[in-house]
Amino acid sequence: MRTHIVSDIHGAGLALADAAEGSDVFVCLGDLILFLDYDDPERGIYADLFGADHARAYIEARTANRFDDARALSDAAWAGIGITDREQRWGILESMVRLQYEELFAAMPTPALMTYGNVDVPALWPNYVRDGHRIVDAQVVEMGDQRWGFVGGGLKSPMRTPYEIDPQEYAAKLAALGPVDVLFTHIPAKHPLLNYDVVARRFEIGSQAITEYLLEHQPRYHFFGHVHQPLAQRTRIGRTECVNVGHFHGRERPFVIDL
Ligand SMILES: [Mn+2]
Repeated sequence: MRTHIVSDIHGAGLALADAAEGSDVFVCLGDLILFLDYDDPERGIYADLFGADHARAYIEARTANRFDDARALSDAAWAGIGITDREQRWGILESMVRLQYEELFAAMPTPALMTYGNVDVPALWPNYVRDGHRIVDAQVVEMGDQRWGFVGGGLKSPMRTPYEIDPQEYAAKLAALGPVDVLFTHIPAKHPLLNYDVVARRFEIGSQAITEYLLEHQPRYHFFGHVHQPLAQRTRIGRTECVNVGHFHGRERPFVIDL
């Protein structure tokens, strides 16, 4: 089965429309939304709301791990447009997310197996999926004689992205799969080579529960995204080949493999 896998779309709808060309199966591992564009601060929800200069300063603070400064900048920007209430803020952000989802789900190839990233709003997905889009989270899909397992979302972090869950809840989603031949998640296992981002110069989140799952069940492959510029694109954990499928927003092409 010629399989095309994408992750971390972050607004790249134009390239997404062609990403399934030539594939038998298309898989999307989440992070559709573009809040901040680290390569082009003029794009993304924060730039649309507050301008590119704000987005630049905000990116700079987050890149330097000055999360309190980033939060202060963001509070000031909201106050600048007269909004201090958190719920009101979310209402505005949600309307911007909805605009992006409209475009991205229209571009998402069909059929597609899809799971959530940490920069996604799961509650909104049912409003935008089209025929052939199948959302899979804590679920196994039988593909011929193979079991493909999917777990979506990220873990609680100082970045406070929209879909972060507790490590215990994440571990429970993995445990619900049982053994699989191929594991698909948004985030990697906890492993320094897979977690370190060489451009952001920090460790992104990896999951200890995934590492333990891999050692217990030894699937043939684990595919994931999340870390945009990893120290290593692949490594082995036990007998499992762990592969970062790449930052689609940057690469604009899918990871391709015969499974
Ligand atoms: Mn992510």
